[in-house]
Amino acid sequence: MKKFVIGDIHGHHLALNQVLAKSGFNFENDLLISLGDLVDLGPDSPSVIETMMKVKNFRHILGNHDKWCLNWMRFGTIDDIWLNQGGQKTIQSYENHKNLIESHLTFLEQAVLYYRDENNRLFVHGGFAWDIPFDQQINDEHVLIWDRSLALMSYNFELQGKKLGLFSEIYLGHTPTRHFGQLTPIKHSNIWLMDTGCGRGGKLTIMDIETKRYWQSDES
Ligand SMILES: [Mn+2]
Repeated sequence: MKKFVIGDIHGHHLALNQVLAKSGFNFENDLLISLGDLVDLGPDSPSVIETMMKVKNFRHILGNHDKWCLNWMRFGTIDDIWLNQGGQKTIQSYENHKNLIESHLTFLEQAVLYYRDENNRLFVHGGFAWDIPFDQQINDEHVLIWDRSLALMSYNFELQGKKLGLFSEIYLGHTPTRHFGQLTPIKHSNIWLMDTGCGRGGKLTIMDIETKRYWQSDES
């Protein structure tokens, strides 16, 4: 079984198909960990979720966009900020797929706030407050899905040769690597930034967690 991690997909189904094909991902045998934000911005969020539902070994970390979408599907609530941050696209793309909403809601509800694997690697969408014990934050949804401080500080950790020893590795989505002028995954100290900007004109990245080899889509 190979283990892959994938950054923010944001409704870009063609990019998703590209990286799954390039990486030789096996839907039956391999593990796929999504760092969240499957939906919004791109043209085809329903198909992204349909594809993910076909992955036998799938871990979905909740992203802030997934949460907005989930609230809309569950309660019909439409956050104004969400509408302007790509939610409008998602609502439109479900116009012709209303029959899928119920099963996609069930799917999104299975997302977790973080995942810690058997090798003490942490996977979380946004981040966490590095100066507070992690165990005190495990139910703090707002921090885990929205935080950018860890991703932004990671550069300083790298410069200072500092490592967050709590985890062997930390994988983050949410904060595009474009912030550091790149469209490839970035490793700062033991922190991996995996959102290579697919949502806003960048690329989608999938990476083999063991070998660190990665594959990217064309720019969206
Ligand atoms: Mn996000």
